[in-house]
Amino acid sequence: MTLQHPSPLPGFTPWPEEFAQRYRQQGYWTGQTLGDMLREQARRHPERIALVCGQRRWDYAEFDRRADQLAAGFARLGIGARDRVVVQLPNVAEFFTVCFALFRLGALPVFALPAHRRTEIGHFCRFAQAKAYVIPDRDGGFDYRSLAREVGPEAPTLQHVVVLGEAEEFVALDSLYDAPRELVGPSADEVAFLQLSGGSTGLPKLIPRTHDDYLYSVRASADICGLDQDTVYLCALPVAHNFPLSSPGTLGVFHAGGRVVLARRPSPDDAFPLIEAERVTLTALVPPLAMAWLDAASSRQVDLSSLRLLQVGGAKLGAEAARRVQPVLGCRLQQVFGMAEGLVNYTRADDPEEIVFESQGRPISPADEVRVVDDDDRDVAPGETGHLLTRGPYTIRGYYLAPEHNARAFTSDGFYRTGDLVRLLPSGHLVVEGRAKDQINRGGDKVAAAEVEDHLLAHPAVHDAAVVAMPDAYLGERSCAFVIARDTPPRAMELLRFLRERGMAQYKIPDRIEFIDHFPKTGVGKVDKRALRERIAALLAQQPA
Ligand code: OOB
Repeated sequence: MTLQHPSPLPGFTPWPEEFAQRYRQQGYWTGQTLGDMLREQARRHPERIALVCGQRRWDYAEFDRRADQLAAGFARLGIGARDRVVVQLPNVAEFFTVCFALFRLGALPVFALPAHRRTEIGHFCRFAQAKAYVIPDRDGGFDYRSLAREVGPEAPTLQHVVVLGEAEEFVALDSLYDAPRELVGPSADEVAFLQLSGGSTGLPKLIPRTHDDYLYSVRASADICGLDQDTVYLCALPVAHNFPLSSPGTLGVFHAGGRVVLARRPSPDDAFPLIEAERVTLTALVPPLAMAWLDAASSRQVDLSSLRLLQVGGAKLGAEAARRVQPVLGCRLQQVFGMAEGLVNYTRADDPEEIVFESQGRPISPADEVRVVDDDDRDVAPGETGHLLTRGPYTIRGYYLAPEHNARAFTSDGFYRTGDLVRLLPSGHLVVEGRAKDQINRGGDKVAAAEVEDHLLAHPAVHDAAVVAMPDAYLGERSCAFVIARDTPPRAMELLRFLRERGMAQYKIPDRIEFIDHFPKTGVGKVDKRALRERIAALLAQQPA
């Protein structure tokens, strides 16, 4: 395919030419786009079922045709190559038709999560200069049209709000199924979409992923996980997240010609009947859900015998829970340690049990470069814990439009600083030992401490705030905000209401607020968050559960 845009997208950091050449020569980057991948599958087996969503079952031909029709409809709205479109859809089939329509136009979905609210969506729309915003009418008791009404006036570039369902004053998604048009697609080295970073700074960063790099990770993941046409994948996690999207996730299943079953909610009540009815073979969960499934399965009469592999990732799975998977659910466990920025690690089918229970896997690719370093970027001794740095054929070289942040988040030779503390086993597997980034991993949902602190500081009675992780038996971690009040401390309830009214995702609202007179400081005078974490952990340990 000819190069449509010889210059890279402004704000995107391409791989240096010598790396790009090598990744092509070694066959990692094949020049196929995501849109072409679906087209190829639809040609090969048009009649196979690709998607099951409630009562609807779309075969590959219908999926492909609907993507073409929507591409034509979006084009009619004036959406074209390189336009950004914030997509905030729950686990519905239309998520995929919208995304593939945009891929085929060379437009870039920005993958928002259903939990995001005014501050996040407003930020994505403004920062990415989005032309359109795609939402459901309502989901989970929330009206996304009211969110669009709040965000619209604050997002000058936004021209269209597209609604799945009752559109009211907006554009109905159903009105966009036009007759397919001839389109000149993007080239595979172009940015395909913007994924969200878990973040450690004030505002979430956007991650530009190209067709070439993403599809490589998808193909290799599908291969490692043994996907084929008989794979039936239950998508229980939020569909736009990188784990269920690409590790190998829904895209891996489409690449293999298998079937994706969408669960609206990941609870056993929603998921188990689907596993039974659709004979699901594979699914992916975060640790708290895996534990909820283990508890539910041991106390219920349910036939999960079709399940062959359960993937768990997004946060660290305890070895004890890991050991229960096979006996209770009757399927193999795979640990997955990945990040939207790129690098994904898997335990393999032929790994010894102890490795599967105790490690978070090893990288996908022989071309993944992994370093474990000390605070001064020097390699630690083999087997010691240190900071994980990585670069490779599907790990970004920079966040979107973030030159200053990129200078800190990447080494001068292009390694991404993951912020994770790991230990490398002689087998090449990684054990995640902790985190150096200022983030709370709330059972897989990432909360950037600085983002929540900024919101707290906006309250007139708050002098200073520090948000840290506190241990939690179910989620692994929850968030605790230490607050120094100006004079009379506000009530904790009042602060929480204030945060909610600022319109942030519920999972970012602190689970606990502790008022404090002053912060402990480190030698160089920074807030000593480790001391704060220890303080709240000690407090919790004293309290009865
Ligand atoms: C996945 O992606 P993100 O971008 O939401 O979060 C990445 C971060 C990692 O840097 C690490 O801190 C943490 O999540 N993490 C884990 C983990 N998997 C992710 N920490 C410990 N153990 C694990 N197994 O979370 C993600 C992306 C693709 C596949 C799987 C997970």
